[in-house]
This record gives sequence, structure tokens and C-alpha cells, in this order.
Amino acid sequence: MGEINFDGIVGPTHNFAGLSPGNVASQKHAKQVSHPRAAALQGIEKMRLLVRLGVGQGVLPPHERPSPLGLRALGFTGSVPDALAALDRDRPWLLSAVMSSSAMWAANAATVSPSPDTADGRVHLTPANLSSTLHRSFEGPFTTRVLRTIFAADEHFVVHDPLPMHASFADEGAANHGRFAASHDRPGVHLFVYGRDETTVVAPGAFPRRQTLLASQAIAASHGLDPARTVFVQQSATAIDAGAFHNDVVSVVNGRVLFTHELAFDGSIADRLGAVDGLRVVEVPADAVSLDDAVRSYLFNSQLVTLPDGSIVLIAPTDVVELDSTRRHLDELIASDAPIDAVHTVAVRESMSNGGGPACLRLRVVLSDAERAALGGRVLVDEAALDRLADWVRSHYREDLAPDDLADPSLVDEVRRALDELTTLLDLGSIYDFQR
Ligand code: SUG
Repeated sequence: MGEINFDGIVGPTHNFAGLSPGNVASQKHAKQVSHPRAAALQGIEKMRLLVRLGVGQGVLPPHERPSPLGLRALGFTGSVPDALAALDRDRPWLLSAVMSSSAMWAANAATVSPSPDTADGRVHLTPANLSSTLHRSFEGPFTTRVLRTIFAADEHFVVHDPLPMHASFADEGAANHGRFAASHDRPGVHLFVYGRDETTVVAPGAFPRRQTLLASQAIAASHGLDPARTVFVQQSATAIDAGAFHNDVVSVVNGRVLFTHELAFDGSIADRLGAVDGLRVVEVPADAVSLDDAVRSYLFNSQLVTLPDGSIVLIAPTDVVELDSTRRHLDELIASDAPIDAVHTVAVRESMSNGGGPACLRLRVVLSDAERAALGGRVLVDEAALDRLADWVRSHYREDLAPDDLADPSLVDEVRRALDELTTLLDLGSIYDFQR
């Protein structure tokens, strides 16, 4: 039994549109020129590091853009370039919404419960509805199609429908969920973190609370998790209002370890996690690293992984060594007896500029050998497969993309050629609407 990180491949329309209120980096970089080729290659190099460290690695394909669902919903049924031109003229922000490459943040693709924890002994996945932002609300149905292609073997896997598209069911997937377990094959304790209960309406001007308690509870129930081993904790309003729009911006779980900022939760988080045997909470005090520095550096949006030799390493964005407070604190942490043995940094600046660090880019799935063997497609990658993906990126992706380029008709053709070839590389069949 082992963990596989499925990373979202950054799409050819990766761009900075400022579409996510409450996400400081997205707002700050709005309308800047993006670099899709560099972005996708940075993601591939991060995966290469994980492969070299001996951690299972998979990929999820980019979504078709412009979003066919988004265009249909807006009443466009004819020529795609004409639709883009009309949006560009009348409502440019909707143009960037249908062109967004936000599905790259696979931590928001779904919530996953591995088979040792579910009532029927199968792996359960619920694609996130991402109902809090318009551009991301287009993702759920296609994510469902992709997951049902990869996790198709129904003796092993259940891919649920996303929760209904209502504010009461607002769900952002694994970014607000962590699993504690003594080892991957042991029964886990699930921590679901929510921003508001389903009856709360957030005051205008406050940053959005993107996950409801009801959504988290509905997922835990449909996955058949043991209520005695399932914990629901509210994220602190202070953290959300400092820019922690997902809980994975301020904490991360691995094994028996919770690495978290002091202000991520109100009150003692350890007291809420009594069900975790041998729990180790590594809490970073606000006077060592302020919440603002945590959000700026994405210290906690690191991947915390157990390597084959049993050591625990943090895969952090390079930003953590560029900022004094986080560099100093990490040095102290590694020298201490805290259960984090080493830090590896990865350069994922293009993703970071939209508020996505190393942990945002991956969906963790714990699988047995039999489950792993039952995966559909050719989505598990080794270094040779990553080389092929990098070549594919180099031959199809633009170096730069400016806001004005989003309506360029030739971009539509480029995206289709790239994705068509990718489905062959990953052996996924005709998953895209344009292929059907
Ligand atoms: O949902 N950014 C994403 C970042 C998601 C990060 N994921 C996790 N924390 N797991 C979001 O806010 C920005 C798009 C833009 O502005 O162009 C965006 O969607």
C-alpha cells in the first residue's frame, strides 16, 4: 500500500486573470503575462523530484479550454472563435473564466478516502463542485469524467457525483482534508476542515469561506467513514481573512504529523485529534512566522511525504528560503527533534503567482498494489514518461500568454492539437468534448 500523488498537468492556457477573491497571489498578479510552457515544465520538474525520492507519481490531464460547459451555459452553440470574440468584446472577465487552467490544482479535484477506511473496502472519490468561484465551477463534471476513466474498476473504486451546486454544499476537495495514519495501510483518522456552516452567509467584503461543514459531513457519510475516526474542525476566520482560502495554505497532514500555523484553527487542534494514536503536532508560532509570511511563502502548502526509508520530508516552494522568517524557522525545525527530517525546495513560481504551491498541484491517493494495478489509462509516471511529457509541452505550449491572447482563434487549435496528442500519450481514450 502506498501513496500516489496525482499532479494536475498545467494547461496550455495557464493565465493570470485575478479570478479568485480572497486569494492574495491571484489578485496581485491579475492581468500579468503568464508563461504556460515554463509553468508546465516547473510542474513536471516537481514530479521528477518526487519520483527520484521514491514516491508514487501520477498525472491528471488539463481540461479542455475554452470550457465547453462554460460556453454552453452562456448560450454559445456555434463557432468557438466567434464565442471568444463576443466574450472579449462584452465581458472580458468571462473570457478568462472559460479559458482558465485552474484544474491544474489537483488538490481541489476531489476528496479521497482509501480502502482501509471505508465501509465497503473500496476507494471512494468525490469530485469537488468548486461552487465558490465561477471559473472553477466548470471543473467538476470533467474531473468526474477523468476520474471515472482512471478509477473505472468498480470492484475497487467508487467515483461519486460532485455535491449539488449550492452554496450550502460548497466543496473544494482535498485542500480541506487530511488523513492521519500510522502507516498508509492502517485505518486512518480523517480531518475535515470547513470555513462556515451551511446556514452562514458571509458578510459582503469578507473573504469567501469556500467549504461548508455540510459538504464535509456529506462526503464523510457517502464514503462510509467511521464517525469515531472522523473529525470536523472549523478553520479560523483570522486565517481565511489573511488569505488562507483553503486550509492547505496553513496546514498539512502526513502519517501522524500535523504541520500547522498557530492561527490556522481557533483553540487547541491537538485536543480535537484525540483519535490519532501518537499524534505529533508541529505548530509554528505566529511570532516566528506571521500569518502574512505563511501566506506569502506558502510554507504550509508544502508536500509532507514519508520516503521509502521512513524519513519525512517537506517539499516546499523556493519562496520559503527567500523569506527570512520561514528560512530561519525551517532551519531550526530541521535541527530540532520535530518529525520533519529534511526540506527540498521546488521552483513553481508560475503556479504560486496564482496562489498554488506544491501541495495545491497534487491529489494524494493511497492505493494497495491491486488497486494500483487496476488503474485505467497510462497515468503513472516514471522519469522516462516525464521526459515525454516535457517534450510534448515544448512542442505545443506558448512561452507567453497575455490577457489579449485569450481570444486568439489559433490558441483554440493549439490547445486541441496538444490535448489530442496527450490522450494518446496517457492512453485515456477520447475524453475531451472536441474528440467526441
Ligand atoms: O482556487 N487560483 C486557485 C488556486 C488554488 C490553490 N489550491 C489549493 N490551495 N489547494 C484558486 O483560488 C486563480 C485563477 C486566476 O486568478 O487566474 C485561481 O483559480
